[in-house]
Amino acid sequence: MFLEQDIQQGYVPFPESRAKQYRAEGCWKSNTHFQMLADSVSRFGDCIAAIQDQKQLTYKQLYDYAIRYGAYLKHKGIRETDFVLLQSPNVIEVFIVIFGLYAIGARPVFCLHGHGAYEIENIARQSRAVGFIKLCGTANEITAVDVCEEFSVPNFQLWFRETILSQETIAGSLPQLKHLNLDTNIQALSSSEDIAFLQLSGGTTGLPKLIPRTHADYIYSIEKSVEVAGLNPQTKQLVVLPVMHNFCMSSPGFLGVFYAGGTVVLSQLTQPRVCFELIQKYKIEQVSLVPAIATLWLNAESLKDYDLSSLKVIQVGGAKLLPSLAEQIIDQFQVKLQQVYGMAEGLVNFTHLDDTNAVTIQTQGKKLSHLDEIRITDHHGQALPINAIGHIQTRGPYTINGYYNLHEINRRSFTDDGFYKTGDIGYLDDDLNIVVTGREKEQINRSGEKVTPSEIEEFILQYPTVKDVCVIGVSDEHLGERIKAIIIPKHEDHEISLKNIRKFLTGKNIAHFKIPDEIDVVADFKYTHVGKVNRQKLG
Ligand code: AMP
Ligand code: DBH
Repeated sequence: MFLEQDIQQGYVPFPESRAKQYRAEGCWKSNTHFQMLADSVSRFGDCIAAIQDQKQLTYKQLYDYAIRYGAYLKHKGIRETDFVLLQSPNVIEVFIVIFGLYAIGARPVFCLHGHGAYEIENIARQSRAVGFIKLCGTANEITAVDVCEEFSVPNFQLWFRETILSQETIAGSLPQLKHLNLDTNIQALSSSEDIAFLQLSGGTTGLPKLIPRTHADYIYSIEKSVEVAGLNPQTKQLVVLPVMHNFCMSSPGFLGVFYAGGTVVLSQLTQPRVCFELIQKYKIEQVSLVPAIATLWLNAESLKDYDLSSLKVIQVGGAKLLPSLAEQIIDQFQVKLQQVYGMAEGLVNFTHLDDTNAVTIQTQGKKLSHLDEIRITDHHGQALPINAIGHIQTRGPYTINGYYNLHEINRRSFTDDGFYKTGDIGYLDDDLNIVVTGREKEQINRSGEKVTPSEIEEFILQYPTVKDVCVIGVSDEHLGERIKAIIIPKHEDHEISLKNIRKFLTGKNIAHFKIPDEIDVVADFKYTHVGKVNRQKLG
């Protein structure tokens, strides 16, 4: 019922002909995220939904607290359809905040924990958010107020700002839960085809790309992921990737666990010892990792000190998994590996638990839905046959039709017939498993975090003694890719150090994962025969 309003603000809806089919085939149902939780409460009310350190929540508690927190937000003036930025480490209170927002029909904008004031400001402007809720794992994290005070943009107003410091008890972290006198009759009017939230895609030149996902499309992708990952009420899943990342939110992610009635155990740290301890203690069966964390765990001395025999499935996605690493994961952890190739824009592919090892190791699996359309094309957009390598394009029941409020970029990122150009290169094999072989988009994939080189280049160009710069990704055993800045100084006797560049960029408040790992100071770049900087030759 709020779609018209969003369309005016730059939302690109699903074409009605396809929407009709998705409804008719039962993909899109009528429930919202909050109703999904209510449904789990009715089936699994007293089961434990989530654990973090000494804190835990049953399904019923999560639901009740979310209503109370929602009532508090409403009392503060947050209204249905308002966008509220949300930034959080992996602490249990984040679930109450997310479902509290959903309870009143407000819409979270999922910022990454690593985002700095620079990104937050841009996301706030682009989404026209009214508020910013920041959860902190430790007292010395920069607070929302610190960050917001740096905002100098006149035409947006984050009038609601809240910092929640995670404490030893949930009631200690969220004292609002104790106020029982608030009106908890807060029924939201939103329907399942309304926008539920905004996810983010790697930005270009400071413009975040906002990804509007509806309740119906997202819940459908969750439901299918739960099926293919084999989640059930007994499942115990460790969440170690950042909670706001689309992969560990929905593929199958913590929402998949909530849908299935299982238990999520949160870890704020990726360190092997911390995670192995949790796996052993809670008899964890499932965990989703990016290749960089899988590598870290495999190489850990402490691996032999723990009993990890409860682990059944490790999902790996977010970046290309090398076959050799895939083999090691299977051998050393004695698990079923599940490769996941997905994107916050929609399409997700999984290898299946009954696939042969060859398929699991070599491919990124099959599309989730029979209604997902995947097309491999040449440079001119012409479809290519099976096994031919080309550009991966997709449309379907849970893939967006445009970024929010970004008409120009949409013209480039989507085809006339509504396919999303993923920017990835690959092919479909004889059995329709997808294999990602590379990418055309100018993006660095550092441990699954996506970084746009031009954005960092613009910042480095502001450094007083830099004449020109080219930022590239170079392959890295641990990170997949690390960020390298190749710099031409204004004068050859100018000294430019990595330390100073990093300090300079930190001062610009950009996300720490975007800051170069390495620099190279050169007299000139290498160029292609048409005079473009030859990025391939720079590494
Ligand atoms: P985003 O659009 O920011 O959500 O990032 C999604 C992108 O991550 C995809 O388009 C791919 O480039 C990359 N990606 C995700 N999973 C995989 C995977 N399993 N193998 C290779 N690349 C991946
Ligand atoms: O990298 C991603 O964005 C990603 C990876 C795996 C994703 O969004 C997903 C699965 O849903």
